[in-house]
Amino acid sequence: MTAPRRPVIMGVVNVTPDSFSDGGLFLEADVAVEHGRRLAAEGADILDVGGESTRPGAEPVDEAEELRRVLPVVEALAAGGRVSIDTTKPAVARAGLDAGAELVNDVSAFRFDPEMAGLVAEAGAGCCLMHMLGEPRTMQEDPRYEDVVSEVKAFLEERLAFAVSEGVAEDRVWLDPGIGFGKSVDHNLELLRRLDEIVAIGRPVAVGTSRKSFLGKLTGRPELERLPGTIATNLIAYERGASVFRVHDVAPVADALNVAAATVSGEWTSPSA
Ligand code: HH2
Repeated sequence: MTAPRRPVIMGVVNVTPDSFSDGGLFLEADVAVEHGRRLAAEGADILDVGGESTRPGAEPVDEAEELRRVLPVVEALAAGGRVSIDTTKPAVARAGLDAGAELVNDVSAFRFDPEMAGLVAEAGAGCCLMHMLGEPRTMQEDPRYEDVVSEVKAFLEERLAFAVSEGVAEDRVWLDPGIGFGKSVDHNLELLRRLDEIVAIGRPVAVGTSRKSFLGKLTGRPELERLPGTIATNLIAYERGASVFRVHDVAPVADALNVAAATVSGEWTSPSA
């Protein structure tokens, strides 16, 4: 028997009017904070606070508005637990870290503004570097790869090397294949099926499949009915070596992952009654 690899659950807190599955639900700071606290109570290890939707075709948000949305939420949630700030903007990242976030989740992997790397380094913070083909506005327009897994892997290796060259501590970097970011259904499935090749880079791998459109294409279900697909893909990702699971529905995914971890390792403990 091997020691269980404990899954790290990242709960999604979208303070946006237009996120693809929960836009507008948590736009008020107090509602977003309450939602974040609920996700933490359900078993989220870290809460990912974002103020700009990255869905295909989303309108960009200016810095002042993004700051206005996320800062009070980061501040309140970081007082009670671990928080990451989901942004591609250095000013938002810096303010988020100052407000108590410990990690910058940059879906552009420091491509949109390379200044992000130095600022993460200076703060001694962690980061999650994600693969995306191009930019959100156009990424789903006929994405093509020769070999999606080796191209995503090479990209993540290059971005990891860049972050480290800018002073980011290598052991604080997570990598993410960017499920749904410039990928067809087949690309997403292949990335999940061959995730061990990304894990082989040697850094913790994060995956975000939660409610995404490829699950809708596979099941015919709308966003809020994609939990079974979300669970299936997270379990496969866990089995292939992923460490961090970014999800909207924390309680059911946490249960599923804990059972998967017990099954793979043979070790388990009962939750305190
Ligand atoms: N997916 C989304 C946003 N941020 N970050 C990482 N590291 N990995 C992901 O897969 C990822 C992410 C998109 O999901 P969501 O936040 O629910 O939607 P929106 O971008 O529309 O707010």
